[in-house]
Amino acid sequence: STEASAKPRGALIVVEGLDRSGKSTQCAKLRSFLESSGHPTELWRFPDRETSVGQMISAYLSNKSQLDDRTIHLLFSANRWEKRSLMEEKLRTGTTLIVDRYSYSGVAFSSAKGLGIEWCKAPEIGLLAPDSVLYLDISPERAAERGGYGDERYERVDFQRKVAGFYQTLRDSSWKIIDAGETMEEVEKKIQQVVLDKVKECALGKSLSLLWS
Ligand code: T5A
Ligand code: NA
Repeated sequence: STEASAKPRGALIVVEGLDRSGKSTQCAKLRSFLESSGHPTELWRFPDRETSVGQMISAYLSNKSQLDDRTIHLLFSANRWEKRSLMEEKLRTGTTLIVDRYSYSGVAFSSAKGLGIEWCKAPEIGLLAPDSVLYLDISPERAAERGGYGDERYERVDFQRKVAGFYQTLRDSSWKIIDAGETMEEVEKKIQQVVLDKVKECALGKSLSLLWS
């Protein structure tokens, strides 16, 4: 409707990083910060374990099921595609989305298993490109010292080191590298200004674009 399109659009903010880099912690803090600053905001995450595709992914991650590497890769991608139209609608009607993991996780984790990077990127083409990617940078060793590490399939230091390497190859100008080895409060402060600037830029008319272009 004209009413919806007249509203300033929301920003698509993606938070990425190795397992236990602090993504979920920072996403929650960022959501409260943006809401208290008067910006309508929703917190999303991938995998979205609520959908039927998401339940298959969840069973795989907790080692309750086995799937071929390409099959699980395509399920992760399908899990983003099933949310794509809602994502666009939310952004266009003025809601900022903070997204805990996105296509970069999809490509980095599957590439670390040995799948070709271009093959991994292909099913992500046409998804919405983030306005900003916050990469929470931490060494696999530091991350492993944090709570809960080791419960899921990919939580091994050698594998996480490979993932970190593939994340580096995906960096572009929308990325901001955040030192995630600092305290939660320091990380939070660094993220806030970056995101606030981006939210303003989007409200002023920055256009939406698509992966990978
Ligand atoms: N995956 C995902 C794919 O292979 N393909 C894909 O397409 C996608 C989307 C599940 C797995 O799926 C893979 C990647 C993953 O291996 P998930 O559900 O996001 O992904 O994983 P979770 O287990 O939920 O989350 P993470 O392990 O990634 O942890 P977070 O969210 O980075 O870290 P967080 O905030 O939970 O913090 C971890 C611990 O550290 C503490 C926290 O209190 C917590 O105990 N902590 C800090 N401690 C000290 N200093 C700080 N600054 C701290 N920040 C947090
Ligand atoms: Na998390």
